[in-house]
Amino acid sequence: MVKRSIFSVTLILFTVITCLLLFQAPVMAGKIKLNYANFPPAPTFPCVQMERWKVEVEKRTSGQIQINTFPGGTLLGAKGMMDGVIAGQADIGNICMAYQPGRFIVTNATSLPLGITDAKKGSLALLKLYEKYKPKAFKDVVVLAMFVNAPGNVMSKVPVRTLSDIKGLDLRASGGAAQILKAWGANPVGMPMPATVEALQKGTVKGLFSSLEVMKDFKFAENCKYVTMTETVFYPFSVIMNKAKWDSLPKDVQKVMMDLKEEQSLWTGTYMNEQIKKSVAWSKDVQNVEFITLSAAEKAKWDEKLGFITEKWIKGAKKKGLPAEDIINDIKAFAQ
Ligand code: 3IO
Repeated sequence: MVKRSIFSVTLILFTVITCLLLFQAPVMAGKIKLNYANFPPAPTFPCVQMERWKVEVEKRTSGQIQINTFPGGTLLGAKGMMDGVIAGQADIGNICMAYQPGRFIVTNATSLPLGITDAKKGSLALLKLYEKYKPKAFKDVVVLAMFVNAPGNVMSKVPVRTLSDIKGLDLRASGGAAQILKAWGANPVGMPMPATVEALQKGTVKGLFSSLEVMKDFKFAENCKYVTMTETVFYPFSVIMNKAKWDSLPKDVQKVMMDLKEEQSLWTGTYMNEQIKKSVAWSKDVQNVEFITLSAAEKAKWDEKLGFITEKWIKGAKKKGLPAEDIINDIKAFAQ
């Protein structure tokens, strides 16, 4: 009796395990793993959007795809991201185009002072700009999403109320944002966002110029007790994939990713807008940060200093044979 029941239990177990393996096998054999590199720490918005994309792709491909995410520069860093993805060191990567300003001339036009202040609208404008002009800078990769952060404001250890307060002030920024700081008379110090944490702590910079969600996400509000509202300039980002890896993917997987492109870009813009509100509230209520609004007369002086920047970009882009005015007009129209 005992022997027979042990036998039947073993048989049942054997059958169950065999069935499980048989059903599992095709799925496991088809599982494609992709590495996704990102340069800033996990709690920041480029990585939050990365985790959202991962979940959506895994769900929509019914487990055919497994995305392994690498936040915090653990696979590729800010400056090596584009070339690293082209070389296949990561399958997917998130780049901030401001860190290589000369490389992404068309898409970096979104960081000109064009008066767009909404991250969702800015993200859509950037994606549409890319789709219309298909800039050569992206010819070796496949674009999976494009988005911008929210407009830049000055976060600093000392109050900035007038142009004379910002004169000569060491503030961290990159690309188009650095040009704007320079036009206001500040001393822009270029470095990718993650390096700013140490620069602020050591005092090599007195503040930074970027979107306000970093006050909370990087805890900059602990160092920077003043914010001057300028609401000027985006940093454009793009999620890119290695081309050979893309070509190796099944068509239905490619379709899932392409169908997600605009949705993901808008999702990120919306997330950014919401995160700004939370960060501002936390900075005011918990960190006692003073938010400085420029008077209309003072703001006019700041704006006046930026007049030449777009003109200068147009001249430079024309020399390179680009339809510069069309690009500017398109960005403004796409952001409506
Ligand atoms: C940014 C980059 C990494 C993580 C969070 C961020 N919020 C805004 C930016 C834009 C940027 O790259 C910069 O340098 O200000």
